[in-house]
Amino acid sequence: MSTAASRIIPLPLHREIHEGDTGFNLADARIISGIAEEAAATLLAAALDIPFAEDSEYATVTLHIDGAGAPESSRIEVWSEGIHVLAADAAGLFYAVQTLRQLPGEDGLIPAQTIEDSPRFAYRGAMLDVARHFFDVATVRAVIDRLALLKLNHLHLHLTDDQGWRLEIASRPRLTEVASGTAVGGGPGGFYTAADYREIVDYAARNHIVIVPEIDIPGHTNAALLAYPELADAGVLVENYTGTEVGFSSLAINSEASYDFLRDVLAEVAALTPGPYLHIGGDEALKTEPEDFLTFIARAGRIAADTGKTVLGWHEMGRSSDLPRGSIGQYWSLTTPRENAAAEILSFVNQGGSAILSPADRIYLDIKHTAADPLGLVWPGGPVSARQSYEWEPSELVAGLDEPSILGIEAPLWTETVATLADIDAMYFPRLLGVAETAWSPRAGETRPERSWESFAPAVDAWFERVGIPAGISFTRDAGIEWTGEHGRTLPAA
Ligand code: TNX
Repeated sequence: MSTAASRIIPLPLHREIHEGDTGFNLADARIISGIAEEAAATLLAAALDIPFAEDSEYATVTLHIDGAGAPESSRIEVWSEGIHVLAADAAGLFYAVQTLRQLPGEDGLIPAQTIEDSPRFAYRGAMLDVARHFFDVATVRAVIDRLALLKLNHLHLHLTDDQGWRLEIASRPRLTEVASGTAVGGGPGGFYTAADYREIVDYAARNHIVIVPEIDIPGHTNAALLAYPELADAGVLVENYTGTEVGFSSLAINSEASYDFLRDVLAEVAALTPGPYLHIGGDEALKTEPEDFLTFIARAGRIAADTGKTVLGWHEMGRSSDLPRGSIGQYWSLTTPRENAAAEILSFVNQGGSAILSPADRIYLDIKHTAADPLGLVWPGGPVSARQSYEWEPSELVAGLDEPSILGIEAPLWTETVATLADIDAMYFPRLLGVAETAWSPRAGETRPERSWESFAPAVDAWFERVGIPAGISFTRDAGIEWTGEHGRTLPAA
């Protein structure tokens, strides 16, 4: 008596249902203590409500790490007498638990099956802009919880912008004393102390998530200039900014004070950050002359690389042919690249680096779901439905940018219109599930009929019923999905 097998999100690499076996009954399950990997066992016990036991009188669950296989990979075996998970590493075991959460039917039965899994891309991310609106540590922890359920492993924090500076820097105290108390629309703002930031980094690490800090330069720096007016060009009057325009501020390019500032700030951010990356922005420096921009990027890139971190930047930084070797570009242009975006992202690859893909008309999660959406922006050419954010192929995005040069995928959430965790959920979901599948699962094709919108859409509803709603995650009731329940945000009629 087997129940229908649920469609897992993100779709695993291989899955085989064992038709002859009755499957595993959760009511009979015990996690075998002593031989289990402790962190994953505790997580699984809580996720599926399975108690621990000393011996195997019951159907048993075992968890092991064997150090073999690709990073983050695992194999799950479900039979009537037990569930056995073998993972390459702690991350693989953690992700296997995220898969196991999705397997039980309403009757508590898990069909007998084998799942072999391994991610397509190493970098699977989301971004949260904490500068336009500030989000406290509890909210960032809630965001981390959400990413972990979807096997996303990087959270990029956009820590600075025109409207506020959000990270305490001991050598430059005025940044947070003077320039953190503002936000878009005049909200209260806020900032992370070094201890807060460490708490975020630690909590992320426990969820196998790397924090990627961004200090956006030379544009998007009004808040820094407000704190230290000597960093602006002579004659520039710096005032509090709470609007949503971009591209009007710049550090003074031809002043040593700017580079002294960067050395102080980037050294401290790097020291606070255990992860390998340091993002220095470089986008929309519209007030910076082209020649000055090249001068600045070459110098700022070296200062960032001198911290020992791998430098990340938005694709405009690829205008420079003097990037630190191995720098990573983040592509934010459209499915049809605007202006020189394609050449700029390829320039990172030509300088020994790789690309993270964030096409704005697909996975900018601050874009409205529909024209009538009260939240969000529309600049990439219109709203973005869950189906649009699901149906695109990374290796076909930019001509000449092939699979080996793509480090991964990241979905940014800019927060000009987003101020609360409810707003974050409304914009992330359901679209973040598609992002996770694009980042984790094998590409669509004839041999993978399940890697299609038709298979994915009902699984999104099932994921919320089984995992998302019990975890307290809200979402927008995207019209392309048939929702079983009453949960979620209803969009106004067009
Ligand atoms: C562009 S894309 C920006 C952000 C805005 C966003 C709004 C990029 C690197 N910069 O400053 O918040 O559009 O969608």
